Amino acid sequence: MALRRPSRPRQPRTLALGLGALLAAGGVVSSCSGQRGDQLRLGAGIALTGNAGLLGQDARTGLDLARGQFSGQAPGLELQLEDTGSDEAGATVAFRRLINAKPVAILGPSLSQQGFAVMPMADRAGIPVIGVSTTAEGIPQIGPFVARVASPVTVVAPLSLAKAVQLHPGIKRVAVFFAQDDVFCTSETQIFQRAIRAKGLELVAVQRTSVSDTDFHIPITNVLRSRPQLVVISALVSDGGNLVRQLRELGYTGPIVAGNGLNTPNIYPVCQRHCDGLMITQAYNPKLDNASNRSLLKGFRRGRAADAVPPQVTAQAFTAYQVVHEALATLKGSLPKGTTLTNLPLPELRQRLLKTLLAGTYQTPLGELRFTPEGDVLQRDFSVARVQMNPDGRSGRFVQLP
Ligand code: 1QQ
Repeated sequence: MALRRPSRPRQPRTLALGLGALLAAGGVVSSCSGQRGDQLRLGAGIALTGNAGLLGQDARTGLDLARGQFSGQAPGLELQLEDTGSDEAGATVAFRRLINAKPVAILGPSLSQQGFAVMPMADRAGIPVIGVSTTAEGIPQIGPFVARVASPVTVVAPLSLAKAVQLHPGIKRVAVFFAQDDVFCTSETQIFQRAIRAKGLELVAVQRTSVSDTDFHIPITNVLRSRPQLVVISALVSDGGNLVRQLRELGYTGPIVAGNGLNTPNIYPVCQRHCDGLMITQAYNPKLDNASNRSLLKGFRRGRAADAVPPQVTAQAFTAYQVVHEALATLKGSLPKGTTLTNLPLPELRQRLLKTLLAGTYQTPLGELRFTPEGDVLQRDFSVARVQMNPDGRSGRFVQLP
């Protein structure tokens, strides 16, 4: 039986209103009050509910840890977190609320599908907006105030395909599934399909799905008739996890490459023991030895297993907060004596923050990061992980392949 994808909220939930519940859930402190003293407000719009909520929860953990990490260091930031839900309507409400709160910058949203709807809003308002996990082609080109810390599908997707081919050199026949109603999935599948053809492999099936699908028996049966030796999936968490599970239940035993939409341990309850063996590119390597990653690991492992590993999106959200904080600190250091960041008119502060942020080099949990003048991230370190499920079929880990 298929697991049901959590339904999309009709009314996006505003965490600023549910502070008690959020704190109880170990979430990020949010506030509706204006800029206070020398505190600057940082907005974040993240999918905490709906299909992408399973990825957004990872982001919330990263923001929470970054907030703890940088709370004692100037400049002081007050984080206002809004739930965007998993669609454009929810993201629009959340971003409107954030823009009205006059933040110095906004982190998010979670999905590129939402990014194309709401990043232009922040851009028009002259607010730097830093994508945490928005990987589709075209995000930095939305406007001058748009940047991201998530490496694009063009860089990330071909790596897992290359690894699958390296590990299974006999592969010739490849089938592709993609969710046609999500712009990240349509962007990612194009990159996958180009990489498949470039390797001289035969694309034996291209199957469209929807992010709201839970039952894939008919499309899977059709695709398996074409006898694929490799399956490549571009989907989100619930639909993608169900697809993986049903592929195995219907007898597919070959390798599966999954895209960034399944890049979270939150897939485990969905595909369970059938998640085992999934290959996914990682823009985060938990073994990276720098101060920033050490503090992320330390914070993440508090209350968890001593070898617990943060999900990629957790590291990306931590990184987004870090680069904004560091850029503000650099900007603060460049001001004439007697001037503080909060003395600057907000439009000027935002412009100068953007300029400083894009010019910087950052040592983050994702490794050393820089930005292109357009705001795309320049990252060097990637790996491919294989999901290894424990015998209980409910827990597992992403194991980095050599
Ligand atoms: C995007 C993504 C998401 C699937 C990650 C949360 O990469 O929408 O661009």
